[in-house]
Amino acid sequence: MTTTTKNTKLLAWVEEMANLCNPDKVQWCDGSKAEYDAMIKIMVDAGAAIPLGKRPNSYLFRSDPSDVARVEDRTYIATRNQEDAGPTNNWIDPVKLKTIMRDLYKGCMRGRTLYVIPFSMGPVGSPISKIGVELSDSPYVVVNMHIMTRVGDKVLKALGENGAFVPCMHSVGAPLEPGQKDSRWPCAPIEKKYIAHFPEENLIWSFGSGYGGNALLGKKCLALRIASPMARREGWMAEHMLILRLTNPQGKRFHIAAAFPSACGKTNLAMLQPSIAGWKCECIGDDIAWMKTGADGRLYAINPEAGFFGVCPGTSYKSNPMAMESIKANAIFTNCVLTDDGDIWWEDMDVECKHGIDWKGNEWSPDRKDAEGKPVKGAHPNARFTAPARQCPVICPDWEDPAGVPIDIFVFGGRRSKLVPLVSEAYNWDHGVYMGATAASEATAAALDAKKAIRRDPMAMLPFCGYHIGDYWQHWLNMGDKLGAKAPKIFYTNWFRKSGDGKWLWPGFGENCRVLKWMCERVEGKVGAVETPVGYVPKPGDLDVSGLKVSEAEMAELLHIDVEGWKSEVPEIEEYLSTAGARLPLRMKTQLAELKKRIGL
Ligand code: OXD
Ligand code: MN
Repeated sequence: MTTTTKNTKLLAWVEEMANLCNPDKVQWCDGSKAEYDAMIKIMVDAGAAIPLGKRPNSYLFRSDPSDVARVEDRTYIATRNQEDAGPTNNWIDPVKLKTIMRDLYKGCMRGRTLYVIPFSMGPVGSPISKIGVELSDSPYVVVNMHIMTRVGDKVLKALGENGAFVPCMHSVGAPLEPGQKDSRWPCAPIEKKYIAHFPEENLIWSFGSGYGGNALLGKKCLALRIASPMARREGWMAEHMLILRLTNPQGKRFHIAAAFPSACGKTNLAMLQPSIAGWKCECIGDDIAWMKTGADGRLYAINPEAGFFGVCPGTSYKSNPMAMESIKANAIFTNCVLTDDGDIWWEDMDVECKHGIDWKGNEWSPDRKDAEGKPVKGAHPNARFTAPARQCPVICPDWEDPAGVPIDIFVFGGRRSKLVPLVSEAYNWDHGVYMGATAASEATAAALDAKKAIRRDPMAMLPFCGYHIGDYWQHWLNMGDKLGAKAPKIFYTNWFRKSGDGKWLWPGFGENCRVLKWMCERVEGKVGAVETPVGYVPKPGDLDVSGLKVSEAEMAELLHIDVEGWKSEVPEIEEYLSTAGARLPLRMKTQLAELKKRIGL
C-alpha cells in the first residue's frame, strides 16, 4: 500500500531508511481492522501466532528465549556531551553509535516488508499529544502498535504537510536470504541489540529485538526517554505514572497520578475496585502520564497510550479482576502457557492448569522440574498481555479527553518490608520531590540488582529518564514553582510493610482505596495528620479501616516512624544523591539536611 501523505520530511526519511535496509517492499499502515486481520493471518500462516479457541480474536506468541524483556544494558542515551545523559544512562557518542547502527541496518530487511506505522501518542489532535512514525520489519510490532497507540491515516492527516514527528526506526535485525525459512521469532543476538535514543534530535533507532519496550517504540522509548527531555525543554512533564479518577460519595472527583517501580502493583492500582461503600474508581492509564499546565494554572494529564501491555504472572481475578476482564477478547499474549483446551495460563492466575505447552514450546505440567530438580515455570515471568484500554470495564469515560484531567494528587512508592510507613504526605512540593527522588524498592525478580538489597528508583524513572537525573529533579522543582498553590499534593505509600514475624501488615489490593481516600480528604482539608520526621501521617482514626481486620496495634506499626532506622539509611541516601554530582539541585541538598535535623543527625 502506498501513501497519500505529502509530508516531505516523512517521505524522504522513509526512502532513506528503505534504501539503507533494503526491504523487499514498503507498506504504509492505515490502522484499519482489515490491516490488523491481514497481519495476524500472515503470522498464523507462518506458525508465529496461535489462535486461542477460548478467547475471541486473541493470539499467543512465543518469543525467542533470548528476547524476553527490555534490555537496559543495551539501551543508550546518545547526547553530544556524555554529561548530559547523566549517571543513570548508558552513553555512546551519537556519531559513533550511528556509524555502528548504520552498519547493522545495512540490508537488514532483506526478504522482509518494511511497515510504515504512523501513530499518535495521545488522542489524535490533543494539544498534549505527539506524533511518531515507526518503521519496522515486524508484523508483531504492527499489531501491537495498533492496540497500544492510535495508528494510521487519521494520524497522517493530523501530521499534514509540514507537521513534526518523532522518527522511530526498528528492525528485528534478521535478514532472510532467498529461500531461507523465517524463524518463529526473528531477532539478533544480544551483542547486536541496540535501543538507541538521540534526544537532541528526537530520534529513536532500535535494532535486534522484537520484544515489548525494545520494539513498540511509542511506549518507553518515545513516551518516556524522548518525551522526558522534550518535556523539560517545553515546560511540561512526561512521567512513568498511572492515572486514575476517584469519586467520593458526594460525587466530587479527584485525579491521582502515581509512580511505582516494577513489581509494586501499579497496574492493579490503576484498575482498583474500591472496597469502601460509595467510592468509585476509574482507570485513565496504567503506565505513562503526560502533563501540561492548563489555562487555569492546574496540571492536566493524558494517557498517551491506547492499550495495556501488562505483566501476566500474578494477574488474577483476585489481584486484578478488571485486567482479567480486559483480556477476554481481542488480546495478544506473549510467552504464556497454551492450555490443552486452547486458552492461556500463567503462574498465580488462580486457576488450575494440569497440562499445557510452556512459553518455550515444550510439554508442561505443574510438577515439571529442570535438571537440577527446580520447578519449571510455565509462563515466562515477563510474559505479557496486550489489550485495548477501551476494553477495561472501569475505563474512565473521559480517558480520551484531549484536554486531559486535572491532577490533584501525586503518589510515589516502593516495596519496603520495613521502615517506610503505609502512607505519608510531603510537607510541601520540595519535600515531595525529595520523596520521589529517593523512592526505593527491595530487589525483586523484575528489578534484580544483586549488589544491593534496595534499589533507588527516582520517580520510577531510573530506566526511562532520557537526560541527566539531576536536571530532571531540577525540572520537577521548576514545575512546582510554576504551579505554585495549584500544584498537586504529594504522598508516599508502602503497601508492603511486614510485622516482626514476617506477615504483611496491610491487606493491599482493593483496600488501598482507604489510603487514597485519606489523601483526598487531606486535599479537602477534612482530616488531620500527625507531623513526623518523614512527613505527615494519618491521625489515629482518620484512616478509614472500618470492616477491616487490621488491629489498632497493627495500624500503629504500619504508621510507626523508626527514627533509628531512618538514621541508618541516611549515609546510603547521601551517597546515592551525590551521584548526580554538580547537577544535584541545591534544594535537594536542603531537603536532606532538613531530614537529618528532624531525625537528630
Ligand atoms: C513496563 C515497565 O513494562 O515499567 O511498564 O517495565
Ligand atoms: Mn512501566
